[in-house]
Amino acid sequence: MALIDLIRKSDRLGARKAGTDEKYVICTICDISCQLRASVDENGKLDKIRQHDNPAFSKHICYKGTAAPHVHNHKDRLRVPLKRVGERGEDKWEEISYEQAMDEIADRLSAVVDEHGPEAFAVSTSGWNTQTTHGMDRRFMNLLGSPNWTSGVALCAGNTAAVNKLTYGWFPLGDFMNTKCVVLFGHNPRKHSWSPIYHMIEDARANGAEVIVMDPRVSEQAAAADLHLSLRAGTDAAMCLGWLNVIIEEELYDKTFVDEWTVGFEELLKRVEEYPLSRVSEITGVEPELIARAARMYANADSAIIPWTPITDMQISSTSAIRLQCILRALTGNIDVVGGEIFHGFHPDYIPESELGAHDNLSQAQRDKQLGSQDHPAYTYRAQDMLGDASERVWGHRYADIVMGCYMANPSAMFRAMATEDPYKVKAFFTLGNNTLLSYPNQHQIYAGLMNQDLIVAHEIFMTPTAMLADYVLPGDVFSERNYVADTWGWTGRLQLSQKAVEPPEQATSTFEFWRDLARRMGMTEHFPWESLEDVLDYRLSPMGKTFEEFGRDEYFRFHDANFRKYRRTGFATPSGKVELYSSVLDELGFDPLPYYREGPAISDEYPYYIFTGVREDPFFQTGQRQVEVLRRRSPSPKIFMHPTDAKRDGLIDGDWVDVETATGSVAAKVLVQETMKEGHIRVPHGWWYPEMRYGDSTLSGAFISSDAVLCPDSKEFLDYEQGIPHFKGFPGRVVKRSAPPEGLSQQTLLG
Ligand SMILES: Nc1nc2c(c(=O)[nH]1)N[C@H]1C(S)=C(S)[C@@H](COP(=O)(O)OP(=O)(O)OC[C@H]3O[C@@H](n4cnc5c(=O)[nH]c(N)nc54)[C@H](O)[C@@H]3O)O[C@H]1N2
Ligand SMILES: Nc1nc2c(c(=O)[nH]1)N[C@H]1C(S)=C(S)[C@@H](COP(=O)(O)OP(=O)(O)OC[C@H]3O[C@@H](n4cnc5c(=O)[nH]c(N)nc54)[C@H](O)[C@@H]3O)O[C@H]1N2
Ligand code: SF4
Ligand SMILES: [Mo]
Repeated sequence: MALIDLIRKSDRLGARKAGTDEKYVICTICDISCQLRASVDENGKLDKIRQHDNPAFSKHICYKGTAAPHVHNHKDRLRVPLKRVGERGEDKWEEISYEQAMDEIADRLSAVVDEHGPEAFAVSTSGWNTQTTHGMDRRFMNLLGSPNWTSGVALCAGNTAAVNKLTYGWFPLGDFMNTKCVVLFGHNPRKHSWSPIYHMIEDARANGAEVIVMDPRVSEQAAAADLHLSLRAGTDAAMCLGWLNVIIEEELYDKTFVDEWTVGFEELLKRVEEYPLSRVSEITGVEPELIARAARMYANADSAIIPWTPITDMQISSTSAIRLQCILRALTGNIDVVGGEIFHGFHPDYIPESELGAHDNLSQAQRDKQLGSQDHPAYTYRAQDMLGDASERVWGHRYADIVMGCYMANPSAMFRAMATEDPYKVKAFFTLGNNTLLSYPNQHQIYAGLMNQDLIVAHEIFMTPTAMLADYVLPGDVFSERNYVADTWGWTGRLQLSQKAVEPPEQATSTFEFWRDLARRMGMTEHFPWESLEDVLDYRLSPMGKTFEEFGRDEYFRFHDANFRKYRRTGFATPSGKVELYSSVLDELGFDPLPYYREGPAISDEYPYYIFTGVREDPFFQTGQRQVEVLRRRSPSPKIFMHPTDAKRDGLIDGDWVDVETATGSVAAKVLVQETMKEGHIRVPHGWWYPEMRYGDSTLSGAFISSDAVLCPDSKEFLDYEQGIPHFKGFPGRVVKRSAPPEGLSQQTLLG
């Protein structure tokens, strides 16, 4: 059954069901876009967030979503623009008007661009939470001439999208509703972690799908799986090569599809032969028989999906691992078929951000300056431009900037340039809806880069450690305070309504208004003709022939009915028009055109553990929400996971405070001893800082005490070659007992 049928079953598509006193909103507490309902109290404040009224969506909600009123009405929400008066990072501010802030920002940015060129201006953003940017950041930068835009999606989905495109020209989405097999590479959705994906996996199981999980730990998904392969962290690419070995040797692949629609099968065959199961078993630590069983289960299933997983976004062999997942999908004939991976393409009724971003305006000379594109081009203009003709032919758009992630600067190269001025000076940095300091590897370098700026602007809803380093902090609106139509950044073939329920506080603005107002001050008025967010939405909805108001009156969800096997008409959006098992783009760029496994830096007596970051925490999204009491109570402090044998050897018990140390840095956390953890592995949580320490002894609200970014290196030997993304899954480290919690750390302030 298709999702659309399920929705129709319980609701005539588009018929509004939310009461007149309720609005449909898309939750942006996390990035999975649940559509929920918002109600307002008698004082005009956001009162409640409830689940959808259509049973097809009503399970898609978690306790972070229902806690949204606690976030949106939080006493610490930023309400007025702030201008730095103390030293950078001293956290001393003067309140100023929005107009004054924008005038000064425009003047100071112009001065940087005049002195150093437009490439001296860099931006880091997130995009899912600010929603209303509508590609205006790229538009502004491309018109100005700066290629140096990056985002958290460089480590999450965006980079996977770019690598998928190299192989078959699009980033497909698994058909959970109809599939008979789900393969999770470490991916561990739960009721309160990406709730919709969790429920889609549950529904697939109920429909008879088998589930295979590759995870060092016995995660929640692993515990419920039909097969669990407890591989060593960071070895997913080798695992895929092992699967291919079995699938090819036992002729479990779709020969017709391979003959007609792929290039490079013979070359792939030779590469795969280099990875016999004995070698793969040695690398991954999983028994050969189990690897073979899993490969057979996957290949023999009537249909199967390998949903996108953030785990292979962040490994030293990331490009190969992602390409191998694409190759497995292709060889088993699961491409653009019912129950397989669907190539939705752009929604025909909505103008995509890929077009609004005005990428054509950026000259070749400026593209060439995109930071990181020389060493690690895979998701930069340099590699992705090579797909432009094919993309136009197949998708009707030269730029397929799926999940915002296909034309980015490399973050590590960007922060290095900001810190060292090599290869050139970067002197103005804007961060919007992104806690930059904690959100990439090597926090020390990010800090040095930020401290070396002439101008920093943060657009935020709370005073984060990153915002504390800014010259201007502008208050942002939140999802209950703005109108929007979500197209999941051109990925999922669906349009979802999000309606303004309440007014934003005092001088808070959307990121759209921010870019428009800056552009108009910097001589780009004609390119930013929209007076309001609703104007932009009307423009984007124009192919549908409806205004935002009309769409919002009639519908809350519009699906793009998927046609299957579209490639038979158009070919794939790659240079060859086929699935490139042998990548012509990587070849031309001087990289290995075939996938391979690369071993990460080795553990040693000094650093005996494989550390991985992640295992997201239910109460928080990434670096957020530590100031929200109802959520913080659920997890007051950061915890590392250790296997009992390791804990015993190190003389540690539950609740001990420890330092986790790597060659790059050291962070403090509590120990949680878990049978389910894999021996020799340590889990470090992402995103910890202490909003309650803002006015205490610690600088930047304790941003260096427990943040994983302090630990994660980004020197060459820790970076994936093609994309230059860091190895977050299995870098060497050690654990040392502390005699006391870190100084100044007190939960009393927050939790009373
Ligand atoms: N070191 C390290 N880095 C990582 C990861 C990791 O595990 N370790 N994980 C990576 C992954 S998977 C991802 S998805 C990214 C996520 O990176 P981000 O998307 O940057 O995620 P957050 O840490 O939640 O930071 C979002 C910031 O936006 C603010 N915000 C929330 N809503 C709004 C809004 O409506 N308007 C504005 N203006 N601001 C808002 C929040 O207060 C918060 O400070 O990080 C990546 N980076
Ligand atoms: N509540 C909540 N939910 C969230 C988020 C959040 O911050 N809070 N963040 C959202 C975001 S942006 C993302 S990207 C996702 C991430 O969510 P997931 O994709 O579920 O990733 P993690 O929770 O980091 O880790 C999942 C599993 O990967 C395993 N693992 C670690 N290293 C490896 C490895 O090298 N190989 C394999 N195969 N497995 C490994 C871990 O043991 C863990 O069980 O979560 C999303 N959901
Ligand atoms: S999973 Fe939770 S936090 Fe994420 S969008 Fe849905 S309700 Fe919001
Ligand atoms: Mo993510």
